[in-house]
Amino acid sequence: TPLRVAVVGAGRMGADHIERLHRRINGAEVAAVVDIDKPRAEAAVAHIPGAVAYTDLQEVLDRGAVDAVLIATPGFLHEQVLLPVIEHGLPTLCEKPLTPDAESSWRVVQAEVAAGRQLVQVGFMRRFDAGYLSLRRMIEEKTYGELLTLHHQHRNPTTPAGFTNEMIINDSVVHEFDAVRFFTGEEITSVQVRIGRSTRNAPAGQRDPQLVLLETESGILAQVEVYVNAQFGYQVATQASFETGIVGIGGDQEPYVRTAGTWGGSVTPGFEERFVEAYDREIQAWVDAAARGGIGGPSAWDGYATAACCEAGVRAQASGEIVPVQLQPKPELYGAGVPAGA
Ligand code: ISE
Repeated sequence: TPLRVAVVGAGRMGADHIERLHRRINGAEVAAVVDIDKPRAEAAVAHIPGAVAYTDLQEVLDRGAVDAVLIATPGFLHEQVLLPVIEHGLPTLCEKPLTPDAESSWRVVQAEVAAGRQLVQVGFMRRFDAGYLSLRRMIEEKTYGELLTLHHQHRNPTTPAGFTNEMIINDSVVHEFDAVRFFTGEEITSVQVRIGRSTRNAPAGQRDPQLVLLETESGILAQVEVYVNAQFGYQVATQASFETGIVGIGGDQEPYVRTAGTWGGSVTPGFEERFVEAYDREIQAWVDAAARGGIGGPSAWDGYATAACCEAGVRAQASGEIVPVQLQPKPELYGAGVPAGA
């Protein structure tokens, strides 16, 4: 019997995952969609036989109507969904960020430690991207010697209404915090943010672009240009400098076309398209693991460690200083190092 999934939050990401679960993922069905906006929940289930719309997650949990929960509400609402789901012992895929600050993410980690097993997978889908996986392998195998530095570009066309300066760190750069941990297998020890000339296309209160510089435990430096009102489209790319080579991933997508007077390809519009295969693999890995009661990707510890980086990043935005990242001791439940996840 298929894994009965409740999707909580039927916004941009929730709707994308509902379609994915319904049409492309094996071994799962959308059994419930929960959204405080009733018409939105109803619209999301209208074409899915057997799926029921709810406005209250507690009702779904009390009825025992699902086996697993996919959380796609905005980040500041994650904790209040995660805690009861963990209490019910249900495996969950929580979209990033786990929560917006280290203290609340640590509460989630502690709830999971109290439950005695890993139930929470965090939606760092880039770990399932083919380019990310091949770069991680080159770093592990030292194909070009030791990794020295990482250079990330993270560009979005525009930001949704209400996207604050802090969210540039918490919602966007959080991906690079996890990416650097994933690539290097190390925790991040400090974060610095420099802000220079800003685009006129940034909404009031936002400074864009920003340059973020991180250091890992062994002294690898990684820099990120985050530029979220870049207008032209979506781009997430990395260049890695090794002792004997330079490796790039996330270049432009094929096909390239040459026709009269022009050559080139098309610009990726958004993250749904850029990472469609990564999302499909991520959700399939989660469903397969959830069917056995566990997780198949980045953990609540990864969510917590990146939340601590975000907290340092937001402080660094304000002060311009190099801000150390403070982590609680890692509970045994999560093992040593930063595991591959995918
Ligand atoms: C968004 O929430 C995402 O997760 C995207 O991957 C990222 O590129 C974007 O900056 C975020 O706002």
